[in-house]
Amino acid sequence: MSKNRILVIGSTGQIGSDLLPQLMDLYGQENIVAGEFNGDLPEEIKNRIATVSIDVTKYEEIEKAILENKIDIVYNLASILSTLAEKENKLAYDVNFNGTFNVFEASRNTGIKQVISVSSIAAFGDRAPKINTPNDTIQNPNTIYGISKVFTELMGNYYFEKKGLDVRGVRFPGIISWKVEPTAGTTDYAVEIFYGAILSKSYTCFLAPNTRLPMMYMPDAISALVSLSECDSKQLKHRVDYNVSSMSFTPEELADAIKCKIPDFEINYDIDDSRQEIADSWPSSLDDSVARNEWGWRPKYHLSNMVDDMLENLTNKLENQR
Ligand code: AKB
Repeated sequence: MSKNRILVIGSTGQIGSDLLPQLMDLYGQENIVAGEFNGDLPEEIKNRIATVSIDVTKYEEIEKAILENKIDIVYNLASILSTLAEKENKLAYDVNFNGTFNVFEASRNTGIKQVISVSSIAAFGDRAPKINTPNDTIQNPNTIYGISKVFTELMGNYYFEKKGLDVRGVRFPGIISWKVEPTAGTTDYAVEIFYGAILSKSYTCFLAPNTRLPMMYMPDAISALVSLSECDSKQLKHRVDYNVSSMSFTPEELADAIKCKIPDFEINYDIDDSRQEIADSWPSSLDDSVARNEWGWRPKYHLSNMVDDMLENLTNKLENQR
């Protein structure tokens, strides 16, 4: 049986950089196509798979990439994250709203079998319960990024119900990984802190010590996307709006966990009011029982095994870069 051909849009970002090699292993490198915007795909990936330049704000580029590469499944990871979106409203609108619409529309017009879209904890606001935020509850985000994620969820559901396009997606918490750093998100401190710990044994955090946010280690994030994609559509009662969660901690707790491995590590705080305001409007933990029940979501990582794995892999990466 021939395998599905998969296009990853936004393949050079934090999630895409880990997702691509995983998809290549699972489905064969000949079936994976990397959609890149800024052309900085690593050489070892570029030499092994097809690449195509895609600006999500341009419908024709998406349609052409799908048709020319005979694509069956599209992962759309292109997004301007929360902090940058507050500064660059127009850019965020173009990429997160128009780009998402273009991906859905091009996928429907070309007969794509499945679209995977990514939402976020940012789709909630301060009127949702903050602790164990339920899957289905009031959503009143007050950031451009959060509003664009509600748009993504609602449009994804719309394209499924009204246009028959199989759209699926999760609401990610802050994602922690060592390969590629996130750009301009509010949860980025949870990645930056590891660079600080390894390179200078210190880190100045832009969020307050007691700011509790849901987080996830990259291997679990990739497994969430792949298992949601692979599950039988009939199992799904929701579509593009699954809470997925694995751990929840504060900067102080993360620093303490790092100190267990690097005892002379020091954390300081220099709070960035605009990022603090965004973080304060988000859930501090998520109830992900709907994803667990509908498609068997189960994370593997918690705070301490994530810290061990991050320190080991990031140390190796930084040593190899010297
Ligand atoms: C961000 O901080 O903007 C993202 C997110 C939680 O969606 N990491």
